[in-house]
Amino acid sequence: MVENSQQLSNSYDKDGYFVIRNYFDDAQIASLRKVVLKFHKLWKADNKEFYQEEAFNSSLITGSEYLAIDDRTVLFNFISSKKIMQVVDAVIPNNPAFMNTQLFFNPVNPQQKDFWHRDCQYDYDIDDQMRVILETQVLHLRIPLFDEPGMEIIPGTHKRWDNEEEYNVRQEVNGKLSNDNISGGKQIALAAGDLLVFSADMIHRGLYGLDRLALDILIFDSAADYVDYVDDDCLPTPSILNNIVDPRLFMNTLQLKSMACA
Ligand SMILES: O=C(O)CCC(=O)C(=O)O
Repeated sequence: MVENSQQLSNSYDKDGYFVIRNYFDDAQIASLRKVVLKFHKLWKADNKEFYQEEAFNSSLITGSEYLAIDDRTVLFNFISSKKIMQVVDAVIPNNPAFMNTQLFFNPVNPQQKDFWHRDCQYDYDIDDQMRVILETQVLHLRIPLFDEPGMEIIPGTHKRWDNEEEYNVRQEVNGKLSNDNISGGKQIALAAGDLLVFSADMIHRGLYGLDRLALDILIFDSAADYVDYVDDDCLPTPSILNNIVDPRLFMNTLQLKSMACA
C-alpha cells in the first residue's frame, strides 16, 4: 500500500477524493476487463437505441441479466478484495455496505457534452441537497479499465455548499450551462491500474475521450438511509457468498435489507 489508512482518511476528509496510482496489477485489470467487456457487449446489444442516442453509463454490472455465476463471482471477489477493502475501511470504518456498480463509457454522439453535478441533485431538492452533503455520503471507487481523461472535481465540495459560479453551472441558471468550465476544477487523468476514490456528492464531472471504460463501485455507510437504492439481483446469492473471501460489504447490505423488511 502506497499510503496508510490514516493518510487516505485525512485526504478524503479534507478534499473529498484521493488517487492511488498503479494500485492494481496487469493481471487484475485484465481479468476484470474480460468480464466487464462481456457485460458491455451484451448490454449495448440489448439497449441499442439508448446507447446510440444518449447513454454514457450502464449499471447493475453484478446482476444476473448479462453475466453468469462464474463471471459475477469474479466481480464480487474483486469488489471485496483486500485492496478494495483496505481503502473502503479507511474511509468508512464502520459497516460499509455495497450499493451498486456502474460502467462509464463515451457517448456515441461526439456532440454530447460532459456535465458538472452532485449525484444527490437527482434525488433531492436544493434544501435537502444542502442537508445531505453534511450527512453521510456515498463513495465512488473508480477503476479505469483503459487509460482515460478521468474526472474533474472541485476539492472540498463534499463538505461545503456551492459558490455562485458552481451553482449557476451545475443548475444551469443565469446563462450558464452544466458543461461550462468552473474555475476551481481539478482534472485527474487516470490510467488503467489506478484507483480514484471520490464522494458522489461532491461537484464533479466525468471527462469524455480516449477509450474510456471505467468500473465504478458504489459504497455507502450503513448508518445512512440508502438501502432502497440496492437492487436485490446485484447482490451475491448464498452460494456465491460462500465463495467470497471477505463478504462483509454484501453481508452489511443484506442485513440492512432484512431489517428494512422486518
Ligand atoms: O464519468 C462520468 O461520465 C460521470 C461520472 C459520475 O458522475 C459519477 O461517477 O458519479
